[in-house]
Amino acid sequence: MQELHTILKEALASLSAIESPALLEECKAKYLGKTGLLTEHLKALGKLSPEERPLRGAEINQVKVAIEEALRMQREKISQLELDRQLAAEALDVTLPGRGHGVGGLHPVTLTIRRIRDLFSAMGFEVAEGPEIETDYYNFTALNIPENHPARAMHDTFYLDANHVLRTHTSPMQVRYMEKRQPPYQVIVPGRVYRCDSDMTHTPMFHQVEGLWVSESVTFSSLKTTLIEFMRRFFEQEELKARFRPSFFPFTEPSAEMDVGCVMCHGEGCRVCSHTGWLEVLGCGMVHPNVLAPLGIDTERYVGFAFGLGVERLAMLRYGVNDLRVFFENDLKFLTQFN
Ligand code: 2NM
Repeated sequence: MQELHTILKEALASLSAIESPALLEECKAKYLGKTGLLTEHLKALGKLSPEERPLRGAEINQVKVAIEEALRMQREKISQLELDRQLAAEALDVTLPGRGHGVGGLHPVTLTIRRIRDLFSAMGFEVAEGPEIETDYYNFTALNIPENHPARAMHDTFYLDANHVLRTHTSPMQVRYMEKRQPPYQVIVPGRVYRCDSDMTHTPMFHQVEGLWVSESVTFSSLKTTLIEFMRRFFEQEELKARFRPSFFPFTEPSAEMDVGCVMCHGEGCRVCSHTGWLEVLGCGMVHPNVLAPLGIDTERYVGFAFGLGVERLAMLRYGVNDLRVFFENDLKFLTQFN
């Protein structure tokens, strides 16, 4: 058997080097466990004489108490070390400067609406805005769209109830505008519109700008010059070619679609214009008397022209974006290019 003082010296030395709770428990077992070194001494007490036994017992107990005390202190030291380590790992330098926030910018659709507004304002148009939830009357009936027209079908229009829809175009606001005023007037209505349509080239919400010019003297010729001039300014191409193809809308007669020479290839033929050299940019026409008359406008005296264009389409052409969906994904890598 090892001498008591050797056991104590060794125990204190190895204890003070231990840094993990598991090793500490191992060490405790080595000295104080059932088969521990000190326990051996206690078991041997029985072989001593009754005179020797209390003295020896007290000696062993002293060593036991000393080891237990050392264990307790080392346990405390370990948990303090662990705490220090944790605090060091979580240290936060509050004096470091912040990362900063980049300055935001306007969405390309907003930039395009503003550009369209500015150009039409310069040509004498007022700007009006109105509700995105419309009644069946303003969205369809007042625009000479018959009860059985396909545009009214459930699959094109978001119906909120039997009488309310998400507007499918901004023209209902033009009806509201005309209701409250006497001609002449020139107004554009920019805003969100909704159609139950979603694929590569259609999103259920998109932006439109519709325009209206009612006076005693507008003609189809003024419609053409106004819209050609607008497109030339919008695309910054003074020689931009344009053509008008006959079309049909319930709210205009005659109606037309306007094409401009492809702004990407200048008529050479490319993927954007499907190798035709032309791009369809808007629909237009002379406002149908069935729209004007119910609003109390004297159709013998006043005539009007109107047009409607898709903002995302013009933004794609102006910025050379080939995928409509990027306007709605809000990926900063895309958006920050417009700052
Ligand atoms: C278009 C095409 C043609 C249009 C008509 C009217 C109103 F209210 F005056 F009747 N607003 N907008 C119109 C005409 C819209 O979009 C392709």
